[in-house]
Formats: sequence, C-alpha cells, structure tokens
Amino acid sequence: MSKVTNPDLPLPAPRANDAQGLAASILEKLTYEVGKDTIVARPHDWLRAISLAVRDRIIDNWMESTRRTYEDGSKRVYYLSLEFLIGRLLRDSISNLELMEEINEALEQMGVSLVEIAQLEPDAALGNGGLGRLAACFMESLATVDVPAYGYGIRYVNGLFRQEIADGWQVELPENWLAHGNPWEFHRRESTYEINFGGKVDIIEEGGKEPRYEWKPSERMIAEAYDTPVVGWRAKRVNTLRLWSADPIDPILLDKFNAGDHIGALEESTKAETLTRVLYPADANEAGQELRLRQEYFFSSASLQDILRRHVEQFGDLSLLPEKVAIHMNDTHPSIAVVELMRLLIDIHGVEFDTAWDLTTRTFAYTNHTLLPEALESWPVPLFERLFPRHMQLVYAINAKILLSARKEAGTDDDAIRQISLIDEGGQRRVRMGNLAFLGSHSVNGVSALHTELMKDTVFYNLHRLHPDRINNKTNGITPRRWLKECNPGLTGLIRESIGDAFLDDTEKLQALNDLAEDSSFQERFAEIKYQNKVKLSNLVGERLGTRIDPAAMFDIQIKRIHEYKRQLLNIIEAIALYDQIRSHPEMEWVPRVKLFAGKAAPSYHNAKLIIKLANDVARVINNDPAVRGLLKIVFIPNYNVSTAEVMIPAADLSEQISTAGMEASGTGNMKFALNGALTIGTLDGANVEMRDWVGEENMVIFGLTAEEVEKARADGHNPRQIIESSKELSQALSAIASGVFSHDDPGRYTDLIGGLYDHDWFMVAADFDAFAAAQREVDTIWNDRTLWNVKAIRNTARMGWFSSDRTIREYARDIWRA
Ligand code: 26V
Repeated sequence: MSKVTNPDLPLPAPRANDAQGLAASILEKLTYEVGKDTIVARPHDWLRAISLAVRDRIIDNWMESTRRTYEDGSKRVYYLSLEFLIGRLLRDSISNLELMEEINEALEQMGVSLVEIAQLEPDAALGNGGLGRLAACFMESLATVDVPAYGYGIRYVNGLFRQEIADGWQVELPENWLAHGNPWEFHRRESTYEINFGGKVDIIEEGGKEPRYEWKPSERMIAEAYDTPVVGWRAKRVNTLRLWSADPIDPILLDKFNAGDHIGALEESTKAETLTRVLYPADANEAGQELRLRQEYFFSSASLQDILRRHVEQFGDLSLLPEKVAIHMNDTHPSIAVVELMRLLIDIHGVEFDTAWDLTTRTFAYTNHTLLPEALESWPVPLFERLFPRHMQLVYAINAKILLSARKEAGTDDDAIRQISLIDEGGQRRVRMGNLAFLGSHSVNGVSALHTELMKDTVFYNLHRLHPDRINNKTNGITPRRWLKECNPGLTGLIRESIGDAFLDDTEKLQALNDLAEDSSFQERFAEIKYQNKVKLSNLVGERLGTRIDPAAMFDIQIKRIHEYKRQLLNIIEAIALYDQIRSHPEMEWVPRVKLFAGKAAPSYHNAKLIIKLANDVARVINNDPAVRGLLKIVFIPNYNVSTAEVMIPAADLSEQISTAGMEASGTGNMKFALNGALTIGTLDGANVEMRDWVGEENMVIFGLTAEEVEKARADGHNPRQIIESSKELSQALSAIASGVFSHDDPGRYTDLIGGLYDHDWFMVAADFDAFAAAQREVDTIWNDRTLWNVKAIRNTARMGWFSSDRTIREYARDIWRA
C-alpha cells in the first residue's frame, strides 16, 4: 500500500499530564508494553515503563512540531555528526517537559523512587568527548530555540568503550548500551536507502549530449533509520535525531541462500552489521582505517538521500535547496557528503555541474574542532578511488574548477596552489577532507575566538586568503538544562529563590546574582550547596573505589579525554612536587586537597595510557603515606562519561583547564565547571580566554605561556633541559618519577615519558611548570579566605550565562543557516 496522507485527520488528544494520569500511564505501559505485573516487576521493567510513558508526552509535541514545520514551509537545519554523546535521557526529558513534580508524585504512590530507577539507564555514549557532547547540547538547544532541525549520525551498537582500571592500567571493554533495548528510539523500517561501494563507472555517450556517468558498484547495503525525539526546554519544540544502522539487502541474501551459498549470505550480513558496530576512538592511529571511511560515506549518503527525498516531496524544485535546507558538517567527518551531494544532483537528478556546485556550496557549512595536525583527515587516493570511483572523478573535477579560478587570483603562487588543492601531492597522494569541507561550504567556523584566529593563520592560511569572508567564529556553549538545572538541583533551587525563574529561559539573567555575591547569608547557602554536592561525590568515590575523601577538603578536578596537550601530566607532576613540599615542611599550614582525575585514553595512544597508570601509581603512594594523610589525596575515577560528569562538576571547587596554549580549540568542560561555581585554574587557551573576559580576570587563576609564546618557543627551539635544571621542585619531581619511586615493580616504566620532557617538551610541561605551581599556591591563598573564595565562585556562576548553547545556536541560525 502506498503512503496515505490526510492532513484533515486531527492529531490524537494529548495525554494527561497530571500525577494521576501519569500514574495510570506508567501502569499501563508496565502491563501492556513490558508485560509485567507490579508484583514481579524489576527495576529495569519500571525504567522501561516510565520511559515509555514519558515518551508518549514527548510524541504529542513531536507530531505538532513536525506538522508546524511542514505547514510553514520553513527551512530545515541538518546537523551531520559521527558523534552524539547524549548520556541518559529520562531525567532530561522529564525536566524539559516540566513534569518532574508530577512524575515524582505518581511514582511515590507506587512506592518507586525515580532517582534509583533513573540511575539504571545506560549512557548513550555515541561520542568520544567534546565534539560529540557539543552535538548533544546543540540538539537540545536547537529544539529549545525553536529551529526545525534533524541530527544525523550512526547508531553504533557499541558506543565508546567502557574503561576499567586494573592494577592502575586502563582496560577497554565493549559498551553494550542496547542490552536492555532502547525505549527512546523508533525503528523506521520504511525509511531505508541503498548505500554502495566499489565497482566501476560507465560512461554513457548519447549522440550530441553531455556524457552521463553510471556508477556500477560492487557492494551494496541498506541504511535503516532509528529516530529519537529530542525535547527542547519547556517542550517548545521536539526535533528528531535520526541514526542510521547498516543492514544487508534482503534480495541479495535470498539469492545467495537459494543458490546454496549459505556462507556467502552470512558474510553479506556480517559485512553490513560490522559497518555500524563500533565508534572509532579519536586517535591518530585509528585514523586512516578503511572501515572508518566507509562509516563516513554510509551515514553521509543515507542522510543526503533522506534530505533530498524530503525536499523534493515538499518543494519539488532542487533550485530551492539552499533556501530550504542547511546542512552542517560537524568537523570533516561527514565531508564526503559534499561530493555525494554533487553526485546525486548530477548523476541522479540531471543537474549541470556548475549549477550543482553552486547549490552545494550554498547548502553546506562546516565547523572545525581541532588544529592538531594528526586529527586533520585525509585519505589515500587509491583507497578513495577503490571505494568511490565516481566520487574520485568528481573530486578531480571540483579540484580542476577550483585551482583554475584560484590561479586567476593575485598572490596565488605555486606553493599556495599546492596548499589549496584537494589532493595532497607530497608523498603518497591523499584526498584532503579539510580542504574539501572548506571549499564545499559557504561558512567555515571555529569554536572559540582564539581558535578561529589560529585557523586563519595555520591550517587554512591559503584557503582563507582565497575566501577571506568564509571563516567566522561561533564560540561553543553548553546546555544549562543538563549542566545546571538537572545536575545541580540544589544550586538551581537557591538561584530561583534568590532572583526568580527568568534565568531558566535566559541564562544571562544569572547576572542578577552579582548583587548577592557580597551577601554573607547568600554566600553561606551557596557554600552549603557546594558542600552537599561534594558529599554526594565522596559517596560515589567511596562506593566505586573504596577510598574515603573528605568533603571539607578542596576538590580539585581534571576530567576530560587523556591527551598530552591537555597536560594531565603537568597536573600530576605538580601534585608530586606538592607532596614533596608537604613532607619536607610538616610545620606549615597546607590546604587540604583532593585531586580528582577521570578520562579515557584512546586504546592505541601509548603515552596517554601511561599517564593513567602514573596517576594511579602516584595515588597509591601518596594516599598510603601517613605523612600527608588528610592533606593530599589523589583519586582516579574509572569510566568517565556524561553521567559521572554530572556528579563531579557540581562538586568541584577548582577546575583544571591547563592545555598548552593554542591547542585546545575551545573546551566545554571549562564552561560547565564555572557555571556551577568552581574557580578555574587555566591557560589562555580556547574559550578560557573569553571566560576571563566574562567572569573577570580576578575570578580566575590564569597562568603560563600564551599561544604566541608557545609558537615562538617552538620555532626558536626552547631548551627544556635547562628549564628543568633551573627548577629545583620540577627536577626533583621528575627524578622521582624517572627513578621509579612510584613504580618499584618496574622502575623504568616512566623513563621514556619523562625523557620526552627533557628532550623536546613539545607540550611545554616543563616550560609552564613553575608558573603552574605558583598559580596553585595562589589558589591556596584564596581558599584560605573562604569569604573571598565564595565571592569569586558566585561571580563565576553569575557571569557564565553567555556560554549557553542557546546563544551559540542563535548565532549559527542567524549568521550561517539563516533559519
Ligand atoms: C578525530 C578522530 C580521528 C580518528 C578517528 C576518530 C576521530 C574522532 C574525533 C576526532 C577529532 C576530535 C576533535 C574534538 O573532539 N575536538 C574538540 O571539540 C570540542 C567542541 O568544539 C572542543 O571544545 C575541544 O576543545 C576540541 O578538542
């Protein structure tokens, strides 16, 4: 039966939202969907029943939003991202629907605790870190600020690996987040597209006309859609996150099966299922894998076919594409979409090449998230050509067009042409995905003011000269719903009582707290909430690690992916130096500190894994030394994820944002901590620079080389050995590590890691050490004046409102998408 559309049929009556209605719904779901009687229902059954009842309420708004967009004929935004690091959805959904009280009341009647049940929900960990979490915050803000939008990605069966710490080492285990099913998603069996790989291209000449190109692929599979509704704040709008899963093509399976080729049929299924099984961990060594390129094409092609189908169904005319469709590429990962759109327009829809290029560039936009050279994607030409023979032809054709016009520009010499080209000709020929994303887009943005300027001077130097208006800045943001309201109900309650509810719809209204910063009773209540959040974190540490930590001590937290440029090593070395100081000067008054770390290392990143081991080795020695007991503790919390962050961030006194200047594109953890009233110790890197402008220099502790100074030190060849030898504290700490003080079982374990600091110190750990140590003592001084500390903490919360992802999304909508 073909599709039946009848706009005259009304939407069903919305579900009841009072406690009675909700209780009835939950019971109905438990009985008829889960198939359980309350007398035998287990916690997971309740989780499913509650989630389904909540989902019904979301659907009411979802249908309404979808109809509204269709009827208005509004422009739609499509956010293409290989990562969506969503975390849990139950509390977020209830909160955005404003049903928290009603649900709690309903569950109370049934003797069920929402807090306990909600903890059973697995994190959807379909992302590595910042880039993936940003995509999740953006989805929520898109719905909140009422932009009609779709997120497109991959439904990985295994999200980012689960981290266990065994004998101090990271061990990676598969994360099976779908084990109990996923109540939030809808499998759309009818929304399928064929995705092809390999084969050859036939040229079809028809007398007098332009030749046509026909791709004859050698491999085919199906992309199937799974939709998850995304609710905005106060449920103003509900958008769709559409994740693709790969499946074999049924007729092919059947043919093989009937021909007796059972193994062939099995291989066909495995091949498809393998494609969407795992998320690649962000790491240079993982880059360049064929399966990753296949994933990138798979989801780009499925998304574009879906976008074009929807557009043509509603508007008919492809020339309207840039007016009705904005496609955003989250980093270069989806950038093959640029070529795929060209192919679809030219080969399938018969659009002429130059027109197709004009439509493509007016439709796409691209965000760059890193300047690290090893993270800039490029693919060997032979691989690209083998998987995508038709796309390779189009890349050459686009390149020819671009280089021809670039040559006409004054100032483009051969070197500039080499840099602009889509093909890297130095050594093995490679397709440059960054150049493709840049040239295929009308807008290219960085994620903080500093990062955007550095893009112009470094990776995109020549492309920027060619298109000086294309690069623009959109400083990142975070959703204040998840990262304040939900994770810190205590603080949210205090703020509502003190300045009213307006900040819930406009976080810049938090500025009203400035007037209360000097109010001693407000300070006390603010500090008491922080203390309670620290008690909660202490309990988590006790449960997970059996380590007791004192909530009265300063909680100093560094949580993020483990990477040399993020400099967890600098932090650990400083902890060792402090340990030394405390032991040698027991008579002094030391500030009691608990230094907490969490984060995952890419499985093949040797030094990052070694840094985790070092943190654990150092923790063992320090935590067991009676000489410092009560003054210094080190804790490494395993398996860092969104849910762990939600407990740690509200409990932080001090936020460590200490990357080598010029290397952290923005950071978003920095924003989450400051919003929750932590003081930042940080370098002038990424968004820290703009945070300083907003919260005031006096309310942060800034230290270290600037990006410019780092660049100069690197260019001039700085001398780390000399720096180390001239700092007694640093050289003692390094000698201790290198000589095996923390690794008696394997004294040489850290020889190379520390050797690297003497040798080249690429990340300026030695160069910044003294400044960092001095900054930490400044932090101690502020801590000792608790009123002063509280004033600064309050001012952080008061002045971080601008860093809401609602603001970021409004800027994207206004300047880039024109939606
Ligand atoms: C690279 C690769 C390469 C190998 C395959 C898998 C993979 C996955 C991701 C990446 C690039 C990650 C880039 C990234 O996460 N950048 C972060 O983006 C945040 C949001 O803009 C920003 O706050 C962080 O500073 C930036 O590091």
